[in-house]
Amino acid sequence: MSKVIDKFSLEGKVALITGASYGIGFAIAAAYAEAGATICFNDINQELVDKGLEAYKELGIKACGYVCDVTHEAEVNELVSKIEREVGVIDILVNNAGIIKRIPMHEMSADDFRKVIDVDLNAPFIVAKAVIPSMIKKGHGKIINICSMMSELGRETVSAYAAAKGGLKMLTKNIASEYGEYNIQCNGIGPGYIETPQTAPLRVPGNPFNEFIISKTPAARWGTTDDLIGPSIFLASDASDFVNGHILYVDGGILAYIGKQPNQIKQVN
Ligand code: NAP
Ligand code: GCO
Repeated sequence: MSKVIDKFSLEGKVALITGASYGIGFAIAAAYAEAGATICFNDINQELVDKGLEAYKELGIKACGYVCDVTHEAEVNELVSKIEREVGVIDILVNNAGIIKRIPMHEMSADDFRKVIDVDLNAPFIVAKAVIPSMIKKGHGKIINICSMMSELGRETVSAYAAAKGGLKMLTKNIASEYGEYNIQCNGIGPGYIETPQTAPLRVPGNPFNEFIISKTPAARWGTTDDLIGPSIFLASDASDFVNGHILYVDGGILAYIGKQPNQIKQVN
C-alpha cells in the first residue's frame, strides 16, 4: 500500500516555472526538484537564465533554463515545443513571472498600465493556452497561477497590478471550469507580503510601510519564500486532484484580519 506521503511526490513529473531565476519562482522550482520533478524555467534574458542555472547547480539541481519573454506568444509556443521535445510533456505549469509598477493611478501612463497587464495577466493566458493541448492528450495537468493580496484588496499606487491579479484570479477559476473534465486542475497561490527583490523597496529601514505590513499581518512578520513551498507542492501533486479553481492565500492571516487596533481603544465587555 502506498504511503500517504507518496501523494505529495512529484517523481517523474516535468514542471515549467516561469520567471524562476530567483525569488518566489526559484524557491518553488527548487522545492519541486527536491520532490522529484524535472525543472524547466525561463527568464527574460540570458544573463538571468545563467544566474538561475548557477543558483540551481549550487543546490545540486539540474535545471533546464530557457530565454523567453512570456508576453510573446510565438516565443512561448516555441519554448513549450522545445521542452516537449527535449524534456517531455509539461505536467505542472507555474505562472510566476510578474512585474509591478507603483505609480499613483492619475500619474500612470496607459502604456505602463498595459505593460503590467501584459506580464501579469495576458502572459499566464498565453502560457496556459500553450500547455493545455498536451495536458489534455496526456490525461492530466496542474496549472498554478501566482496571484496576490491584490487579487482581493486594493491599495494606493498599484492599480494595474491589482487589476491584473484580480483578473488572474478569475482566469484561474475559468481554466478550472473549462478544463476540469480533462483532469486538469488550475489553482492560484496568493502570497502575502514576501521578502523578495520585488518587495525590497518596501522593506528599506525607516520605510513606515514595513511596520504597516507587520501590523496588518497576524503572524506579525513578512513572509519568506519558504512559506510558499508546502502549498506549492500540494497544488502540484496528486494530493490536490479534487481541488480546482481555488485560490490558496498564504498570507500569515492578512485577509482574515481587520488590522491592529490603536492602543488607546478600551475593551468594552
Ligand atoms: P521578482 O523577484 O520580481 O521575480 C519575478 C521574475 O519574473 C523575475 O525573474 C523577472 O525577471 C521575471 N519576469 C518579469 N517579466 C518577465 C517576462 N516578460 N518574461 C519572463 N520573465 C519575466 O518577483 P517575486 O517577488 O519573486 O514574485 C514572483 C511572482 O509572485 C510575481 O508574479 C509577483 O507578482 C507574485 N507575488 C509576489 C509577492 C511578494 O511579496 N514578493 C506577493 C504576492 C505575489 P526580471 O528580473 O527581468 O524582472
Ligand atoms: C505592493 C506589493 C504587493 C505584493 C504582493 C502582495 O506594492 O503592495 O508589492 O503587491 O508584492 O503581491 O500579495
